[in-house]
Amino acid sequence: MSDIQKKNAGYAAAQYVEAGMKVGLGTGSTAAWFVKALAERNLPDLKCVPTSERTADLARELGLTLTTLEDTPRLDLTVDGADEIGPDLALIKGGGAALLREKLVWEASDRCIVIADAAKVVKQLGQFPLPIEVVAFGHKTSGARINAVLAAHGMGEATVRQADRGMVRTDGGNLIYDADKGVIADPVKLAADLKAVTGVVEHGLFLGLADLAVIGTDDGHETLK
Ligand code: ABF
Repeated sequence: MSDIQKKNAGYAAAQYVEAGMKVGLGTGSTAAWFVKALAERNLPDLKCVPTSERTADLARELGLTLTTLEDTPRLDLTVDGADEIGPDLALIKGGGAALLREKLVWEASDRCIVIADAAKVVKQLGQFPLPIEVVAFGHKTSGARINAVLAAHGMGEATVRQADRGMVRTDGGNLIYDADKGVIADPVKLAADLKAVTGVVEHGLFLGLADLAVIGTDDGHETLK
């Protein structure tokens, strides 16, 4: 993980924003650099939809004008981080437990740019444990059904994400199950099979959603399409 690479990616991505745009603000440390760089540009008439409470707090603190998807259902551009960037810009996201709001904002955007340090670019998805958002009610049963799907895809079992104060809760009050890392041979089918499990709200496979990747380097950035 390289913070200078994350900063370079975030600042480069901020240059894609124009005055008056409706912008989705991602979550994570790379996205935080983007939010900081965007605020420094001091562009007029921006309206921003944050993908998490912590991004909302940061954006407010930096003076960005916030709105909601309810009031602003279509966005011009979203810029967000990722945990893995695979071929065709297939992504694993959700390490920051914000994947549901992130995916809703991405799907509301005309253009999506993913930003990351170079280590996030991989040849095949799966080295990062795939996050799966699950409603708390009956989650152990949902977890068992998730594990049956993962086993059918040759992957290891998922476990509920824990923090110091017990199970991690998303901004929406749900739980996160993290699938044991393992090569994801068929992301499209895995995505469909997971969504078919009652109790699964969303998963961290972002397929066909990223239009451009801005990858930070030690002295600048590169772009991937
Ligand atoms: C967020 O960015 C999450 O989806 C993803 O887990 C995270 C990556 O965090 P970082 O930029 O701190 O590496 O959008």
